[in-house]
Amino acid sequence: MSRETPHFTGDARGLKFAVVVSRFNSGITEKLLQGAQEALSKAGAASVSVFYVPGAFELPLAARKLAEAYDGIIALGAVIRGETPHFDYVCDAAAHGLLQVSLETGTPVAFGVLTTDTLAQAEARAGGEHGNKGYDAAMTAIEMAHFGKAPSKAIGK
Ligand code: INI
Repeated sequence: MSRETPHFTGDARGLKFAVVVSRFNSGITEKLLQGAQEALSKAGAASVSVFYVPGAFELPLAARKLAEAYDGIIALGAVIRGETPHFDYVCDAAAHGLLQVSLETGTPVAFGVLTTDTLAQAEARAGGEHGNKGYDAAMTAIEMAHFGKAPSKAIGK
């Protein structure tokens, strides 16, 4: 899998975003939030609202409740593998739930949820050697918000 940070081309002027942050593993998710806020600020987002939920499992419901009021949602979480299958259930629920929200509502929901085997892997992706996946998720939400408004432009026609 590529480890490059997507090139920054974002223009978020006039667009409203909600960032939903899981408090579980907050040492990581707060860094993802910083990355997302940096990207949205650089891109000139008209407004950014931040909401918290207990864990990644709760991200889809929060995103569903917010989706119709925003141009894009950035969902941030960190699921770190433990000794039981709980990890798989939480990851699957978050990924499928967030995808379902975006398909049902048409509002882009960016998947800024780290799913790693170790804390060190999560740290490397939350402002460490592999960049900041919160930043990347915000860039994705900006791009897809434009896609929703003018799909033909977004695909270069
Ligand atoms: N939630 C996370 O966001 N990350 C985790 O690593 C995690 N682990 O390991 O259990 C986690 N569990 C909580 C889950 O998201 C729900 O909040 C909980 O099951 C209540 O619904």
